[in-house]
Amino acid sequence: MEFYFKDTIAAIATPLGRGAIGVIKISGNQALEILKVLFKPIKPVSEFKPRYLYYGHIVDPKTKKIVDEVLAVYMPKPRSYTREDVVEIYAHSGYLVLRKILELVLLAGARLAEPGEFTLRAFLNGRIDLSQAEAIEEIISARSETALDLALNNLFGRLSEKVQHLKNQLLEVLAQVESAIDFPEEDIEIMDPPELIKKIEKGILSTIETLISNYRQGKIYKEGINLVIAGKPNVGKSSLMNALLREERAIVTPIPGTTRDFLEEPTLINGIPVKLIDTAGLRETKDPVEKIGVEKAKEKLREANLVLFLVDVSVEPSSEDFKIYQEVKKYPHLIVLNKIDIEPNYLNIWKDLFLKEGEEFIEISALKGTNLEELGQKIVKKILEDEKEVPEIVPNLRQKVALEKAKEFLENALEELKGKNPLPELVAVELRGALSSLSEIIGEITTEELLTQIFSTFCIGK
Ligand SMILES: Nc1nc2c(ncn2[C@@H]2O[C@H](COP(=O)(O)OP(=O)(O)OP(=O)(O)O)[C@@H](O)[C@H]2O)c(=O)[nH]1
Ligand SMILES: [Mg+2]
Repeated sequence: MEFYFKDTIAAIATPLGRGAIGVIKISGNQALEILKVLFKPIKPVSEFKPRYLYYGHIVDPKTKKIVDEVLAVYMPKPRSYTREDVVEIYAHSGYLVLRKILELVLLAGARLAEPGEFTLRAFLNGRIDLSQAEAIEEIISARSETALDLALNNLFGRLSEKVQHLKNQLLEVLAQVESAIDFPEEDIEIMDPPELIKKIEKGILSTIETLISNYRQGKIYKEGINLVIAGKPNVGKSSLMNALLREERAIVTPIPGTTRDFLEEPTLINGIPVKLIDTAGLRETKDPVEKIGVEKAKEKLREANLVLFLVDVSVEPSSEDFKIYQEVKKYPHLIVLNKIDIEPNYLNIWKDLFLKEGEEFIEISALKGTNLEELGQKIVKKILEDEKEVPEIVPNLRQKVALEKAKEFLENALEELKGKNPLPELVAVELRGALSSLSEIIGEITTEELLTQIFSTFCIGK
């Protein structure tokens, strides 16, 4: 399928700002013409060879002034990013110079590209499917190596292959059901419900369920988690924040009540993107500012994927600690026994206390950096819980929703097949529903709204 777009589009493809090179991308029927109007190669050429880098100048056709010294390349359709004629100009990256060149390109007949429009054309021209287009955006926004690997797998079509395979299996089942519709006399024999049930449950549904559960795990690597450090004042929360960030981000003092607002910083813990949140020490207070801080800290607890409940083992457990523990217990949490470097200490009393509660804990010193590696491992283990390895194929939210829809259709089909007198017509309706949900994933079925929604999240020039 090849679309014909009247417009030639153009955009600055690199981030604006000072840099070695800035790229201007042009796609569409007029791309080559525009290049010829603006670009003067040092060695005159009669014709631009495909995929050949030319050295020369961008010259304003009106004033004849040289705008920049550049390299330019022409990639004729269909062997280009969009499957249209594409021209790329490699200029010096400065805000003014790139704006000037873009302006000339627009004056020469191109129109400014919308966010994601180059990739949209690649999709509409059939070079990539929708899940691959989404993978491109995921590559750009990947915040961890694992997220990048997952996005690359999808760009290379791993998810698409899986979905195609599911569709083929489903089509086989549907063919059997449809032949039963054509021969109503012996529909049950032709349909062979037990056989179909087995095919749907073992072959199709279980794969869909795996993909759905991969979403949850992949999300952790893609979007990261909220990790909240909570505890009484002065237990070392800000010290732990700084130690995990390897930077003096939060103010640390021996005065209880130092942190009165919450602090958020992104970081990576064992390859997982984490939003680390330091909070005000939880206590009853008359100070109106600190009071707000304590309220905010409690709010943050609710947003946490994991709470690190920090206690100070250089002092004895108090009723205050216990009160906070009762609060923290409501959320996913990990107990962290801090200040083990101080001797003597009450470590054993603390350990007994939490052992009795059946809690897991880890002993650290935020000040000396003791056991931070182990803390990182425990955090990751806690978050991923029983999930072992990173799955290879991870759908995004939109794709997961489509998989859930397919699952629902299949469950309806199974219910009918397991009933007393399964009607092939009813089974077929559900199977077709499942098929079209799967088609949505790779974009065989789309709506304009959906495409706008997906591609508008892209950056301009992609
Ligand atoms: N010896 C020792 N001192 C620590 C350790 N962690 C923190 N401290 C000290 O404990 C005091 C309080 O540390 P902070 O990190 O400010 O504690 P906090 O929990 O953020 O306190 P608030 O913000 O007041 O709630 C400081 O003097 C730190 O140097 C540790 O592991 N060992
Ligand atoms: Mg603090």
